[in-house]
Amino acid sequence: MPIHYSDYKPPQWEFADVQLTIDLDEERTIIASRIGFCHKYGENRLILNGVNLDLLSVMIDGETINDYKQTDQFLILDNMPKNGILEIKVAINPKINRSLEGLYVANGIFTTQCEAEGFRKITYFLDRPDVLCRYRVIMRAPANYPILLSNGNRIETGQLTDGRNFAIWDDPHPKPSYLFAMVAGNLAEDRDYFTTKSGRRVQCSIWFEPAYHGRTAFAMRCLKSAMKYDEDRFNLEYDGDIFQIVAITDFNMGAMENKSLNIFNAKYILAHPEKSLDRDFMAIDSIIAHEYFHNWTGNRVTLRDWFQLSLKEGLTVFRDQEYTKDHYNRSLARIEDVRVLRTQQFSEDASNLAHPIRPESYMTIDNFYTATIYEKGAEIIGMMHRILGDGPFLQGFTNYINANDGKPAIIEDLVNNLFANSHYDKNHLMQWYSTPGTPLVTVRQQYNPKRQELTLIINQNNDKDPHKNPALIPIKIALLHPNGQIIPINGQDEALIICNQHRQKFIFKNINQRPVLSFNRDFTAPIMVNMRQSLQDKLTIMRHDTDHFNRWQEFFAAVVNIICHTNPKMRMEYKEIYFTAFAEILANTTIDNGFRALLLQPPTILECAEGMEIINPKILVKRRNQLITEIAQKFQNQILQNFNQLANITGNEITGPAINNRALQACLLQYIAQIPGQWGVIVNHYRTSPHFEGRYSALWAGRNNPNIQNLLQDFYHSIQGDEIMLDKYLALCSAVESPKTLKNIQNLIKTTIKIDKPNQIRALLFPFATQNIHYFHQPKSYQFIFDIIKQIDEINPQNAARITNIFKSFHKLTPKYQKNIGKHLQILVDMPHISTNLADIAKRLLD
Ligand code: HT7
Ligand code: ZN
Repeated sequence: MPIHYSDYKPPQWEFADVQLTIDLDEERTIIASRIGFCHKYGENRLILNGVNLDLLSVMIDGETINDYKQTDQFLILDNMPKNGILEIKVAINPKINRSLEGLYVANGIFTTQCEAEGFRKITYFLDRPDVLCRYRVIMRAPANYPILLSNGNRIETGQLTDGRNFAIWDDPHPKPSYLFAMVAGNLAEDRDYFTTKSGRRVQCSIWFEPAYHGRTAFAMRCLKSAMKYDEDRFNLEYDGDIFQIVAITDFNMGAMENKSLNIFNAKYILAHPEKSLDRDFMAIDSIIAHEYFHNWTGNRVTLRDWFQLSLKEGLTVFRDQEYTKDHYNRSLARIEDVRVLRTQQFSEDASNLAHPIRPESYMTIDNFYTATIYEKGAEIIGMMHRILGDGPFLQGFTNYINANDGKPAIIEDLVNNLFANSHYDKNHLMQWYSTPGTPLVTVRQQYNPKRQELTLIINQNNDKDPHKNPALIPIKIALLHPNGQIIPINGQDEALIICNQHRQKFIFKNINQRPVLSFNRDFTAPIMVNMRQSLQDKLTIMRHDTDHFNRWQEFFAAVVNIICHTNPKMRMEYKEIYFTAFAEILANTTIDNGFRALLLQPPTILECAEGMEIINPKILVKRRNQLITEIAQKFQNQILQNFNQLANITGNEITGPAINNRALQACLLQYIAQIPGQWGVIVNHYRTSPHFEGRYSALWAGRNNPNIQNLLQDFYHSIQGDEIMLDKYLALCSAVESPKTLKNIQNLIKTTIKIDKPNQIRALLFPFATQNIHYFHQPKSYQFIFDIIKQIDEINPQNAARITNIFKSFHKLTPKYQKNIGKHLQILVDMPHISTNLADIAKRLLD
């Protein structure tokens, strides 16, 4: 049964504090809870959530009671007193729990994952985000689990007379159950300290499996840098004595922000220049910041209900994006953020899985940890930031935190505070939260030389909005002279126009010549733009626009059009301007190498697909490969010359300039791999690079060359026993464009990986589905993938549902592919024991 937003009712009961006594055992863990409760309103019936729990006893105020009702999801207690102490004892089996939700044991470590509704797999409770209480946790575990961790402060630790270990933890901050966490195992610690701006010394600990010694230094630096940034930029200080992170290998998502005990997928903590890619370092930095930032946006100010998920996720992504921009390069980071938004979220919004940032209903909230909640949510906060300006935005944000500290909040609480002193209509802004779909903005330009006036006629339309209400869309524009100089608008370099109607006219006076329009600069609003512009104007933007985003966007649009445009004449015309601008960037060594890498990079398959109405995978791959080969041959001398120059300046450091140099090298290598007779460059780069980025980019660039197998074998032998490196190998194998790849993947599943490890299964399947679409889109691959999905659904429904998302754009494929995928989805839906998670995704895709 779906849960509806309109059905929300505040909790009838208050839980003031809870004590959990947990006797850890792999097969029979006993959890005894002791809850101080108080009735607030309504009938005196208490309904607690609980799933797969073996109920041992229930006591109220010390007396055992037996007149409770139990269903597969609830424990119902009638005739409850107004207040008192409720004690419940349950048993669970963490060893057979392979859903990686609730309490599970994997790789010899007990771990919890409670968001969103995992706490109910640990004990009976009011498992909802608007019930906050204080937790005291008593952990007892066999001797082979020496490290026992939970939220808050460690009060006591030691050994019991029976040889078991124990620890007592107390968390002074009231929290909802989804932020509870506990870990037990044989873990090593990297410890450091951070002094907050008010002078408190916070212990920072990173816990990891001892085999991974020597790989936590970068993560520790990132944590301390995030703590400092939150103080400097958002005026938020850490509120505890200890901040702990645990890195574990079997985890459903990237990381989890449990109060003062973050749990991370190990691949987002452990790093070493010889074993990690630059994008791994960047991801580690941003995910550590993201989880740390949740301490205020999510934990101290929490959610009233799960429909508000974007209140913590969108806002925290906005905060981590700001962190990345301020630590690396603002415009390059912005371009990367928009690339993610457009490939992940725009495609979601165009699909049957489209939903508003605040959905109206859900079958299971697990399926709403989506690009719309995260990325579009962040984009709307960013849009509000651009409208308000940094100062007023920060003031509103601070007011929001102060007004809601220690409370559950809703999205309006944030928006009302942000716009408290602004003339903008906040109700109109709220429409972004309730409407699915990406607005399409159509721009027409009229220049009147006599009157020296430029008129913009702007229309907006959103196919997915059932009410067809216009959105409030801010758009930054600038006007350029054909030589690139800015033509001021009212004395300013840029203007911000606000579109809030279906059709609007904007007139700009004193424009003494026909200008080149730079529109939606810095991607002011998350919209699609349809604007007629001459190729010459486009070339002006590619050459001169001072807005890095728009300059890159014009390159990107040109190259996507060469590959995807349905009209061959247009494909040729775009090629002409693209090749002209491409040559200039190759020759221009004064531009930042990171930016050059972005401008010279071919678009990914997903980026090409995003721009197409109908996708024929075989034609798309062919055209993209042909273009890369054509560029490689046409510009081979300049490409090799640039590459050779970079070889001398690229070291091993994790700094912005070094990362940018390596990005350009990796970009050029993709072309070099297509130049006849240059295979030696690939082999040499693989063998001699001091950094893993270089070695891996050689393998990636050369993956479709018949000689790659020797290098892949060499790589495989060099990584024995390292699970994180194994994922890199799996991704490479599955991206090789060869008729043998499917067999190879099937073989790896049989011999090398475990399907209950989400990292491994995703490392193998996602590159196959997203990058190797020629071989992915064939009947035998579909058969294989859907068989795997069925197997995973029996183990880990969340993961099965997430893998099925790879078909989200299947409605854009040519009919024979659509039909085949539709048939497989229907088979899933008809399965008698399909999980709610998988059924929900499969049914919505078929809708
Ligand atoms: N808030 C965290 C979400 C998360 C999660 C959700 C469902 C199932 C498993 C999960 N693990 C972590 C992550 C974050 O956005 O910070
Ligand atoms: Zn988050």
